Amino acid sequence: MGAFKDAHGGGALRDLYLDAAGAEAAKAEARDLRSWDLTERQVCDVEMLLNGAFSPLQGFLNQGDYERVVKEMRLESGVVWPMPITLDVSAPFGEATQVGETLALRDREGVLLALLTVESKWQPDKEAEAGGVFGKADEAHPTVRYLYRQAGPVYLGGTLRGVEAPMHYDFKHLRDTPKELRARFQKLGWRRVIAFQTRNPMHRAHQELTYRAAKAAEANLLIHPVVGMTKPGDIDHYTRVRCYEKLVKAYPEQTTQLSLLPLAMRMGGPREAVWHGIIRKNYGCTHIIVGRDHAGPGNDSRGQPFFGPYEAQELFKKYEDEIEISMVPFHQLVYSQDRAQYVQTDEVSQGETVLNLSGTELRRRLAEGLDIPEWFSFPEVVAELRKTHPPRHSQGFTVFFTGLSGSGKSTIANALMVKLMELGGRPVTLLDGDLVRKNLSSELGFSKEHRNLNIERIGYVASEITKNRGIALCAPIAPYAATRAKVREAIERYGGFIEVHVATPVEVCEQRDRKGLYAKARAGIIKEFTGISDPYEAPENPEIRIDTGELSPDLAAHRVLVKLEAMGFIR
Ligand code: PPS
Repeated sequence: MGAFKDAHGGGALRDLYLDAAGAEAAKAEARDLRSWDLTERQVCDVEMLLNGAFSPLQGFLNQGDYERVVKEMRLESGVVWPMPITLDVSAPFGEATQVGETLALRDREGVLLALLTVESKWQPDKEAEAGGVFGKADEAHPTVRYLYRQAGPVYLGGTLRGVEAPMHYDFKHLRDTPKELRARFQKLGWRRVIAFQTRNPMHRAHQELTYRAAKAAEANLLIHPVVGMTKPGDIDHYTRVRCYEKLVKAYPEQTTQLSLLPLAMRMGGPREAVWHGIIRKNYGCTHIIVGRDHAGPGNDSRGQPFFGPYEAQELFKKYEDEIEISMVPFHQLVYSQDRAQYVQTDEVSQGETVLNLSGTELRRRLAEGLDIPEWFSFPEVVAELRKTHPPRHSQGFTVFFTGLSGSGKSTIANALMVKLMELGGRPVTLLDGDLVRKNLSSELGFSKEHRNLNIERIGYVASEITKNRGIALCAPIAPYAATRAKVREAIERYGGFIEVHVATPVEVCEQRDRKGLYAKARAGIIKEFTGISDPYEAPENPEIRIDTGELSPDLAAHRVLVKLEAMGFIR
């Protein structure tokens, strides 16, 4: 362990790993210690702390440092540090923890990563943190949401002793610690290195921009994408890294390196840009590209952007000298059809025809299997994207029927299943209410809690089926809107979700009473019976609403098919 001087110029790098003997001793010590199981974000933070990427930090922030970072972007020592790196824990764990105690920090599999000597413990003012770091305490910001909904109420600060780096099984050849990257740059004779930060796939505009920035700075280029945690909904890092591997081939040989950064981003815009600068300096870079809306979180709950498009550049400028890494600011690039090349938006002449393809438009074209022009991206990159983002007719989907008992859900679902099997192409699984209750949820009753659990299980199975590009047909009552919304959210990550409200009125269901349950419910023999003695929250915006009083099962199933066709899921 200990600080070692950067062999390559720049600041001191703090490597917090113990040597082999120290690590063995720490493992023995840990046997008598209480353990904290790190969250996914905390594992990322621990990795960056231990390998020196977060130098000069030597552990999770203590209260004094934390408060000054939130208010002034500085540690108590006065050193610039823009992001609170804190260890949040649950209330009971926090209560049981003593200042002065040593804790064993473990990953999800129980592997000991580090020992933490607790030097401070406090309950943070989360509103002040959100306002100070992100400008406003608005839950439309993903990290504010995380802070309020996922982060524990107690923070622990203290120094770390590193035992083992978190294990990564993927892309090992592209993962480097700051020490390793600095050594590589030195070996290659790279004296000036410009870093490019990204959490998105890179296309021609990014390749042009980075190439020009490197040329302007007379530097070599490090493509340094984040593969820890990015903004929810981003393209997964496996796909992105395969795209980057294709893209690096577009640079002149020996000019560019690709390395992966296990950072958990905070989408902190201007503050995050400064933080990214410090991190890249620690990895041995001399320059960093800061473009339009760097690490932007999108819009707030009023539809306004959290930060101005060039606010990050302005803040970076203020701290550039202090953090000892130079910014290469960049405006957005657009494709000029007239000049057949990319130009900065501030260099476009009047009347010039420029082309741009937004992320939303790219996703639409992928989903519909449409052309993605060569001026926009490289064919090899597009091919990679198409593998994980197939057109809708090859994606999986779930048709989720909801409605009262006896409304006709199962009958329509069965008819739809047969019609889909007739069409062929994808496996179809029917998760009927009764079937699920027999096979998956046999121990559950009909309380709100049990019903929700039942629907969550159905949702989980359907999301797995959808992910694997199959078709799931679900037909439970699913009386609660919030649970249905949760299921929708989980499934739409992987494919289509079509909610079908079988809106047969309760009087009709009761009149039919095929299973005699309504009579029993009226007599009080069956308790908590949906529509009689238990609530049913009708969907407000289902993709389809069907009243079986007016439509035969055959026609109802046909309506669903037509809808699926219109949405592009079948053809
Ligand atoms: S839920 O609310 O979505 O978990 O319900 P589900 O799993 O679809 O199960 C509904 C079937 O169970 C029978 N049943 C009852 N339904 C509603 N309320 C009560 N109390 C109840 N007790 C038993 C009923 O036959 C439902 O079947 P379907 O196919 O919907 O008629």
